[in-house]
Amino acid sequence: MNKNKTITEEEKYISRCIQLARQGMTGAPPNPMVGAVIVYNGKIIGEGFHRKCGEAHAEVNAINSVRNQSQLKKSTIYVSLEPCSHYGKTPPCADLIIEKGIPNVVIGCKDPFAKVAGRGIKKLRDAGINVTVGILEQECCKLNKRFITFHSCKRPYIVLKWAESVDGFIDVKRSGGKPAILSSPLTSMLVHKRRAEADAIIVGTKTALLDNPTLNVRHWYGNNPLRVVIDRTLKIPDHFHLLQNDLPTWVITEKEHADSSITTYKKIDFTDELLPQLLTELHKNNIQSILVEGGATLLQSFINKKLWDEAFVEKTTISLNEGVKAPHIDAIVYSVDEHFSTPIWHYFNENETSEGI
Ligand code: AOF
Ligand code: ZN
Repeated sequence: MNKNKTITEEEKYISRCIQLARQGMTGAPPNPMVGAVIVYNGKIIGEGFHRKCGEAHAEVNAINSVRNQSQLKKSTIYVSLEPCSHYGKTPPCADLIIEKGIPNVVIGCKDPFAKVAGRGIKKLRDAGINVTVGILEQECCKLNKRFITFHSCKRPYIVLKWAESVDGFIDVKRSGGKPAILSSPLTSMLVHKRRAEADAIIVGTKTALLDNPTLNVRHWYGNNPLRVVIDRTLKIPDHFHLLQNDLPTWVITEKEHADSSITTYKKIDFTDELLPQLLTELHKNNIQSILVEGGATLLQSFINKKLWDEAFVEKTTISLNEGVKAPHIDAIVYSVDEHFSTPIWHYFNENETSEGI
């Protein structure tokens, strides 16, 4: 938001919707976080948010919170996302708004979900309701960046992550087989937070072989994502953590291999189209977001294909003198997080989607 600009009434209430929506942060996914505010005579008379996937939508909670229901007929409902028009786990919010006789609806951003995608707005307008769309649109899209990217780009939201040395190396000379530690305990926590936010984590073969990672969430609270490892010729030994059958894992390979109890072998052709194909497969399996944790080759392939939305890069003070060159990203640094022992640079890809989505 432009800080010098005076905030309009509409922006003020949509801002409040965003604030309310965030309270559904843990419960709402894979549904979007949504907030709604009802205003009568310049006063807020009702508020609500989508608390939990499968439960009431924001508009329903806001409408139910209004004590004097007759006031609805002269009110405006503000909602951060287009009201739905379909029967999903709950009935359409657009129908409820029409039934309650609310004459004005102000919307943050459209819902790209195929069953809605403008039909909510149309339904309301066809019923004679005065509808305004696109108030704080970027902020509302950013709030649900994973959901919006998943439905509008038909692929998961892609976050890249790596730590690099002061001299620009990502990988380490492993003298005596020991990896040099680039991350601090605090930044490890941050990485685990990112893992918990993602539906899947992806690593390349070399990273899997060198680090024998578990790719689970240990230093933060949250769910373990699906683990995905690219292993073209099945080089990863069966006793490695990733193949230990303790967490669901996909092995992306060009070889035939039978699935085990929770390890799935996905045969994909290793052509230039490998990443788009993998992303389509993840999309089909309802993976809304992924975290790419390395190594440099895999990260650089995502960057070269412009298949990324966000990158966070830990720039450490450690010098390695040699190793694998860190990936190169040609984008503006949006923020530098100084809360950790080393700065974390944060990039957004503006080519793929608009700022911040
Ligand atoms: C709204 N308000 O608060 C949310 C909406 O299965 P259901 O019935 O919960 O529907 C899920 C879809 O509804 C979801 O994919 C998204 O398109 C929309 N979410 N819509 O009007 C809300 N959370
Ligand atoms: Zn709804």
